[in-house]
Amino acid sequence: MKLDRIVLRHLQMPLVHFFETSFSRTYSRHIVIVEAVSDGLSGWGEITAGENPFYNEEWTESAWMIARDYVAPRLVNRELASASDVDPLTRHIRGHNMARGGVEAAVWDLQARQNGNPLWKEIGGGARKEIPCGVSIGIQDTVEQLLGKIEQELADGYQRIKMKIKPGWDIDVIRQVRERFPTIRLMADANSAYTLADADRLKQLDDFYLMMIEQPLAHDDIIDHAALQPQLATPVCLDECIRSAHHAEQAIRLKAGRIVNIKLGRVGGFAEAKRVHDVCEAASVPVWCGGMLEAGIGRAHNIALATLPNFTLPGDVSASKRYWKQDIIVPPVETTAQGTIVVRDEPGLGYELDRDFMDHITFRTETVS
Ligand code: OSB
Ligand code: MG
Repeated sequence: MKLDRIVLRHLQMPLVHFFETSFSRTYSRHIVIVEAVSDGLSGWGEITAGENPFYNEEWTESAWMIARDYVAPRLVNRELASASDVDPLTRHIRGHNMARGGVEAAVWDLQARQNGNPLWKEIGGGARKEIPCGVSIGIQDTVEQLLGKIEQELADGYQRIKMKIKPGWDIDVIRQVRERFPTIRLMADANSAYTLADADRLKQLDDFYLMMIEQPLAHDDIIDHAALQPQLATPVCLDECIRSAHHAEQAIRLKAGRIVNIKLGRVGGFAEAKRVHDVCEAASVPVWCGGMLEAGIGRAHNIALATLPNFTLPGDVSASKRYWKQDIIVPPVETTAQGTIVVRDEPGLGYELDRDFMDHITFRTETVS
């Protein structure tokens, strides 16, 4: 395949409800959408960088520049044997995995459409026809608001609740959640808000039989997590610090955690996400699919990814309406009463794009040809 051009589109999309993590509160997303065009057919990707370099080093603006100046020029007008070529052609770019991964995913979608295959089939997935779903609930202004949100999500059928924590919004809040919901599948995500000096505080979490605590320590740390895990009964799940299959191997070797959250963007695309998946599977470490408040394109890619066999735990991929009044795909992502998403069989990412709506919310466009 030969790419005629790569089109970048910067969309602005207000969230239906702000989303707060230990590092910031987001009201509105600035999302870079990638269109890879070959022979009149388009494949679509979404760069999952946030609005600020607080989750990792990337943000909308850096992603735009890296995709435009480094990733796209290495791919356009070059003969690619398959979408698998994108990863080796861009791997020497240090960091910026989300920018690389968003473009890579667009080429996978394009290849799937060329072959008339659903994306899940093209990437070697298909272990399940329904994806088990959980929700990630941000830090709220009051505990009452959090309890109300959890009640709503459980009523909608979601299979597990993840709550964001940070120092000052942790033990006491989780205790109240547990008192109100003693038997739900519950976990907490700290987004690197603690250090090893907080080990005694984190040990208190063991009272609440959480499924896991996600990324308690530094975003780039594996070694301290390895010191923390044996002190906790609660399994540690690694998110930020696993940026490659090599990191997954090292974390497993050091026993830094027992579960891995895989995010397509964080690891640089489908090729590396599959390698992370395989490394974890070989070590009997279960994985689940994380989220980055994606619009529909990224959401659809996550669904395809979560059909790989070792995605056995409910992930953070949930219905479009939890984030958007209107999504950029038709139909929007919807969940069943059992808290699952039914995987679609249409070619490519499986949903139609609402191009008029995308045009309406487009902030800027640039084409590399
Ligand atoms: O750590 O998983 C995270 C959102 C933004 C940045 C980091 C994270 C998250 C989420 C939300 O937890 C997942 C989602 O609902 O898309
Ligand atoms: Mg996380």
